[in-house]
Amino acid sequence: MRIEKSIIATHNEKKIESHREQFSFLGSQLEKKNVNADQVIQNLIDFQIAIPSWALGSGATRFGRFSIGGEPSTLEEKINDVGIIHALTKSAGAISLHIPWDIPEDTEALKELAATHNIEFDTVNSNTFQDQENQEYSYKFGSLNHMDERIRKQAIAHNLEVIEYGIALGSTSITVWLADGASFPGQADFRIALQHVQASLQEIHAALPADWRMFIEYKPYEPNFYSMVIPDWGTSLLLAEGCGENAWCLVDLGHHLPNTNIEQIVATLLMKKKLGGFHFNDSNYGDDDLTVGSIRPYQLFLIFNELVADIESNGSYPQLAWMIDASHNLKDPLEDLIQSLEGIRIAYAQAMLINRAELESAQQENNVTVCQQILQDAFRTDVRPIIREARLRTGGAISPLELYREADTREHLIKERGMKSIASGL
Ligand SMILES: [Mn+2]
Repeated sequence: MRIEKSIIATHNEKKIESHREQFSFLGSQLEKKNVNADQVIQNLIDFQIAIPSWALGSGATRFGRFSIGGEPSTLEEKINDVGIIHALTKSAGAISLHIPWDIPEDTEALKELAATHNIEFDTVNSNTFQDQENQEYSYKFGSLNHMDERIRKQAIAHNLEVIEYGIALGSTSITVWLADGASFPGQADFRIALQHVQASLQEIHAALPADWRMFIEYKPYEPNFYSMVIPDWGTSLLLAEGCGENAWCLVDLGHHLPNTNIEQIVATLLMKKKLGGFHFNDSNYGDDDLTVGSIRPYQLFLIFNELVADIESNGSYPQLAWMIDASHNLKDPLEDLIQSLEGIRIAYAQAMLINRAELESAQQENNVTVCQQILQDAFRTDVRPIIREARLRTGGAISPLELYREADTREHLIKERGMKSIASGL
């Protein structure tokens, strides 16, 4: 199943008139505010977000998994699913692989397939939170932090192997997320665990090719319930600084305790020039992995406010790795990813509308009311027409979700792959 250009063209023809009307209204509003609409559109076109290979099937909770049918069961099928999303949205030009859920066998053939969809291979992800078949030692009590040196060595070797796979595919970064920690007080020595993780990460960092980066992801709890060795951004930063210049912090929006001011964390890491990338999702309680923008769109906007402020003050785009990290328990994963992409781009576009000079002078004058008004004026602007225009200019669909449904995409995938096909991963 591929989304052919001709069905996108037919869809766009039906929608073009009402789109033109809405875009011209928004365009004239933006002009009055001295916003360069063409620059916003170009930034949106350049903004590509990676889809993780594990987000294309139905996710599960520990209580159950409800398959949707037609799930991709091979890496080729996963690349084809990202191809569908990218053809419709023109904003998902990369796939992020998880090893060993997706072991690339014929890398040249995979690269060729991905190229037919205009998809690149983004960050590769290692996994030392589960045991695999034929693995010598268990990670039940940790991996890079383990008290037993043999297990630490096995976990380091796994990360180096993941880097090798990444090199073969053209990736230039690896994300390390550790489940390492303790579920009970007294179970582990905090200081020894952290020292072990630091030394292990230093070893992985030392083996990185010169143009590679290592992202260190943090999480406050789960799967360990008492302590995690890398619970927060501060520990991630400490470890990244302890490794060297190719080690960076990674912010997963769901990896914070409720009410954490994530935008402030983003600002601090940007200031320290150690923010490496993002995992986008949304949540109400913890690591819920819900559709981006479904619960707290204002927080996402405030995060993009910090990112755009940094881009505008430094004049250069920070080379951040952008990825969606979500799980889909109820919705069709492809529909959910299309909604997430839209949520991210809405927040980004709104943040580009903020008048920074006015905001700065309001801050200088301690005019708190006006500060809020400037932010909320941007947040309450309906930017969807400009996002549609960015898609239209690059050959995407004016309404990707509508076309996904009109084209009976899921039904076609079920016909091709069967009702019972199940994707590997979460
Ligand atoms: Mn993540």
